[in-house]
Amino acid sequence: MTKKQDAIYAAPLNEIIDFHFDERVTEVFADMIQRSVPGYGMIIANIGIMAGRYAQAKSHCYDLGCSLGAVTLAMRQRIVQPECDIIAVDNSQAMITRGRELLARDTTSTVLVTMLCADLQDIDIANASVVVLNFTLQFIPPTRRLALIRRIYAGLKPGGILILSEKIAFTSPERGLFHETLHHDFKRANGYSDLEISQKRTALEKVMIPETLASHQQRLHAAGFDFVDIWFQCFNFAALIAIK
Ligand code: GEK
Repeated sequence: MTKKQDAIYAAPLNEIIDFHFDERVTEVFADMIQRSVPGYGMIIANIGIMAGRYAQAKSHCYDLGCSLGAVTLAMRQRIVQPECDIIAVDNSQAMITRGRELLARDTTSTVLVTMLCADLQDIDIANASVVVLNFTLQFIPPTRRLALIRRIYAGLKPGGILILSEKIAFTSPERGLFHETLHHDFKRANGYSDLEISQKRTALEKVMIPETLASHQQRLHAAGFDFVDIWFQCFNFAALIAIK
């Protein structure tokens, strides 16, 4: 993937508009997410490993909110089950256009991939063995999240998995501040200035709404999943797995 450096919030802005996954973000996205999400590379690699184990023959694997397709590529390299394909969805045309270019360069696997520009809330989920929401549910309005998780549960085959990675919130202000402070230290250590951190935070305030781990776990159980576990956490970023 290209690694053009993210400097979108480096200069002072008069007005900070809500964050959009447009062409400017797409261009620097690989760098932005790597420098902003602790453990991002490790999470991607391990989603590939989980897909390798849980993908089922003659089923679909979904990468919902795929951005440039990092999860798709990691899954593609690990899936060996016959007649298993990947459906990658994002509602940013810029991300899908660039994602398709990157996918075309990946000659290491023959697993079929369909990349769609669509709202993930509108797509049909059926005959699924692996569904991934890697830092995507946080962009779906909270009132619509349960309906989406229910649809994913309904579309999964028995033994199928949902992988859910999210930025998380805390009910205790003290714990919240602890994790947020360390996350900001992480971003500073990766070269972001205080101005960049604060302007990006303002841009994301209304569009990205994190919830507590307990809320995510309760919702997954409410949708029907019995097995729900946390397989990664670093500061205020976590990843869960739910098995049908
Ligand atoms: C990765 N999973 O690299 N329908 C489809 N896509 C959506 C929707 C929606 N309703 N809402 C947001 N998106 C990726 C990273 S980024 C996370 C995911 C982040 C898309 C949005 O366009 C963006 O590409 C992605 O979800 C979220 O593993 O930037 O923090």
